[in-house]
Amino acid sequence: VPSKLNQSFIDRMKNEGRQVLIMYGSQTGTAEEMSGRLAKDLSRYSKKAVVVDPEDIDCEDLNRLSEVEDALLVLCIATYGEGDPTDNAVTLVEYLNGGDCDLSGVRFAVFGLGNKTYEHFNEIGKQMDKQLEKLGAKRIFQLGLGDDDANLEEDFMIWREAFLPKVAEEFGWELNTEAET
Ligand code: FMN
Repeated sequence: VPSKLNQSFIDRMKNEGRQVLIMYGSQTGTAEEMSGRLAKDLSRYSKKAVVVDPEDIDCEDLNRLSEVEDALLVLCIATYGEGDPTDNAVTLVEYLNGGDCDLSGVRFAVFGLGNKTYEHFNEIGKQMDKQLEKLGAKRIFQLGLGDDDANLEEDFMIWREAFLPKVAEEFGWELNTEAET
C-alpha cells in the first residue's frame, strides 16, 4: 500500500472512487473557498471530489486523469495583473498551455474569478476553458465569468446551481434525498 503522502491525486481518485477533481488558482482565498463549496455540493448526489492546490502536485500527473473512469475536472481559477495566473497556478497553466497533456475522455468545466475593471477580464479562466478543449477534454458546462466588481458571490451561486444538475445529468447521478443541503 503506497503511503498517503506519496500517493498521487490520480491514485487517490482511483482508490477512493472519486471521479471529480477540483483545482483552484487562488491568491487571496476566494477561488479556494469556492472549490470547497463545490466539493460539498456533490454530497447531494452522494459523490465526493478531490480538491487540489496545483502547487502541491506534479502537474504532469494530469496526463493520467483519463485513467479515472468518468473523470470530471473543474477549474476554479482567478486572474491577476496583466491577465496572469495566481502564483499557485503558474505551473499548472504553463503545463496545460504546453499542449502535451492528453485529456481525451475527460469532462470539464471552468469557473473564472476576475474583475471587470481590469483590462484582461478573466483572461486565465477564458484561456483554460479553451485550452482544456484543445487538449481533448469535453466541456459539459459553460464557462463561468465571476466579476468581483459587481457581485462575485451571486455569479458563483448562479453558476453552481445550474452546473450541478447538468453534471448529474451527464453522469446519470441520482439525487440523494437524505443529503443535507
Ligand atoms: N481580475 C481580472 O479579471 N483581471 C485582472 O487582470 C485582475 N488583476 C487583479 C490584480 C489585483 C492586484 C487584484 C487584487 C485583483 C485582480 N483581479 C483581476 C481580480 C481578482 O481576480 C478577483 O478579485 C478574484 O476574486 C480573486 O480571487 P482569489 O481570492 O481566489 O485570489
